[in-house]
Amino acid sequence: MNKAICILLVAILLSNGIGVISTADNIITEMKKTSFEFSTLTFREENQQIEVMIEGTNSFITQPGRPLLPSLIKTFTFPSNTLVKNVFCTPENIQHEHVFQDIRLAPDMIQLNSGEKFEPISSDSFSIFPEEWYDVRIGHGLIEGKRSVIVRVECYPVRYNQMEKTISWIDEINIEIEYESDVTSTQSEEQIDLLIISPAEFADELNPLVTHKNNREISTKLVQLNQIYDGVYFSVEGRDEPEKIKYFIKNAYDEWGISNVMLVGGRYKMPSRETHVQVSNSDKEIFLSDIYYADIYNGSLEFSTWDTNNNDVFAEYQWEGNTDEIDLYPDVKIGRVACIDEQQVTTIVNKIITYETTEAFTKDWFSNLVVIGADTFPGDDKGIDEGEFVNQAIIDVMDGFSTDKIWYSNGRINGIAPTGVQNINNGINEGCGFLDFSGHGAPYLWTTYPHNVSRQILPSPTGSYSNSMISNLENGDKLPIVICGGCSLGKFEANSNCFAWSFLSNPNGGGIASFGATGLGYVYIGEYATYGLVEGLNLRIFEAYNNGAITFGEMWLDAVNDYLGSFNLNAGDYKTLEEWHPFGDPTLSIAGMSEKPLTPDAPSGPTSGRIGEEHEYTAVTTDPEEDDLYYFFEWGEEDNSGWLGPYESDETCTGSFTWEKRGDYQIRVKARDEHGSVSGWSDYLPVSMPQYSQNPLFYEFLSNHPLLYKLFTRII
Ligand SMILES: [Ca+2]
Ligand SMILES: [Ca+2]
Ligand SMILES: [Ca+2]
Ligand SMILES: [Ca+2]
Repeated sequence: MNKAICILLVAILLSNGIGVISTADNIITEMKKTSFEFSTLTFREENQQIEVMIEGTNSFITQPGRPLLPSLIKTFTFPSNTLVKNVFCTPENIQHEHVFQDIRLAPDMIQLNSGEKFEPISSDSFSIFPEEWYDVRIGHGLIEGKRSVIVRVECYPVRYNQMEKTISWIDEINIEIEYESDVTSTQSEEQIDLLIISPAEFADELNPLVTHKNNREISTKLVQLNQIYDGVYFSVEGRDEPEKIKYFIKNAYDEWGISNVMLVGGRYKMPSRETHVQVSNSDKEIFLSDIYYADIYNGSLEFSTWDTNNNDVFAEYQWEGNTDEIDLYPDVKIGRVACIDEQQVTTIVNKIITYETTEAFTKDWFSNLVVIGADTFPGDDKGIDEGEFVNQAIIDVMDGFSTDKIWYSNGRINGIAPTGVQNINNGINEGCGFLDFSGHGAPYLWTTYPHNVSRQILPSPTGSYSNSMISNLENGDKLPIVICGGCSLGKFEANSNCFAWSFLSNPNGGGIASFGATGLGYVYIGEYATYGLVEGLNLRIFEAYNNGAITFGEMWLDAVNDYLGSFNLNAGDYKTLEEWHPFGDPTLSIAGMSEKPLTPDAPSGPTSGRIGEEHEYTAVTTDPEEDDLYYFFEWGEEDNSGWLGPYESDETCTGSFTWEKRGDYQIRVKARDEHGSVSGWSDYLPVSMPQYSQNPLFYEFLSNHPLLYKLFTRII
């Protein structure tokens, strides 16, 4: 795909008005009017197919087997007590144009496990696509910390008539949202921030966590499952255990004002909801979704049962022809610690308490990022190594992090000494704030392919990274948040120490929190790898951190909200969002409130010199709050200064290094404040440790005598 069209184009806001229509006692009916303009329809030809683009859009329609057409997704939020009555969308100035070639289809959606292409369930023919100019969904969720009613409008300014080979397009769409606000209704005062739900047997092990959270001014309440079923706090509603728990969460949301829920217990200790997304004829997998417990309300301000057709089959999507209406917008942040026994509860409680009391995010190791990937799908058209491609997209988001790339292209995932497994262990044991796996999985292992080789043999020497390796990690308190990219790595029902959970259950190290799929995953391949589905959501998790999420739960919630606001939704998107489980404490503190230091200029110092001699470089920057600063110089690809400091804001830091090998080096610097906030990387300063002598007269002499120069460079 042409890179330019991936850039989100800002739609032109022509007008934005709110008018009061009528008032009846405490109910006010209002109208919000907005319009968006589209212009400059263009066609790009590739391989005898055309791709249609139009300015003013920010996404694409990604329905398998259907044309890839541009779309504009807009999300409007209203206070939680708003009732949306009507949404009117009016396309303006419809025009038609004949096209002489086929329109390129949406990228293939590939099942990670089998590598199989999605086969559309419905028949392959269509007359006009899409059928309408727009799609409107109304939901209820938690947006930027506020309980909100959400109107999600997806506009399709270009439609394709396959029979007549014409496209129709509009240059404007008007959106009018009619809604009622109940000005007298009030939200409950927030009393409890974190609700912990656990079986009775884990309660005493959890008490230290409750005390710790309350001491940190995160008001926390532990409720046991039997108290929910016995109606100790609220009257009991619900047809089965998961629904009783969900009603309890709804009541706690209404009465106690909770915004975080932590579920304690694995498959047999803490009930889970089975969901039914039929992605294709070959994928009728039933998988678990804790998002069920987080998505409490729908856009009509009603309890969201996830079974709107009342057939006791939950979360159906094209399941034997049935679909339950689900808004998917979480109303609380959620996380599960899938403990199978008291020992595991004590382990995770101790890890969370230590992580937070030591403020892990202020430590030197935290700004390390370890990424692991290779060629997820050998044989795509452009020979892209999707794992490395996704890893790189994450590195680009995590500006300021020092990266350890365990890749095929740099020989580190397939090495002999050290092996790929050793490189992964070393990367984790040295300490990193985040760890990203991008490839394939099963509940007990992660694996991937070498470039264009269709045998899963990485990492070397075992061909996989397994749960038992994770259980043996000894990284102590240097605990990463782990993103497990691949199928079924979070399938805790199949393996009570599944890959994603085994990072948390390790008492001597491992990880502090993780994300992983409870079922088969879907991705786009090649250059589309980050354009939605599993890897698209992963990338958004990192973006959420970079955009200021300060808890683990916010990382997940912001990523889900961003995903819903960015992508056209097909069965694969539903499955991705429902299966992508956060494992850990949703209130886990992962960043301070501090503003990061300004990005420093490139280091200053000599741009050439001799090997074996020490060279000095300086850097300086400003912290907006005048916090003390630490500096980190990268002396090329392999060496760095470690963190130097503390220095006062605006005080110059000097770092020095002695290169031992001749060559050209790119050096750069970043700064971190005392609260752990890291600046972006500076620009590079190129430094040359040249082949020839540094005596300028000698160099001038040589450059005037090319033959001698050649001879000289050959000698040294
Ligand atoms: Ca149903
Ligand atoms: Ca919702
Ligand atoms: Ca590939
Ligand atoms: Ca600061």
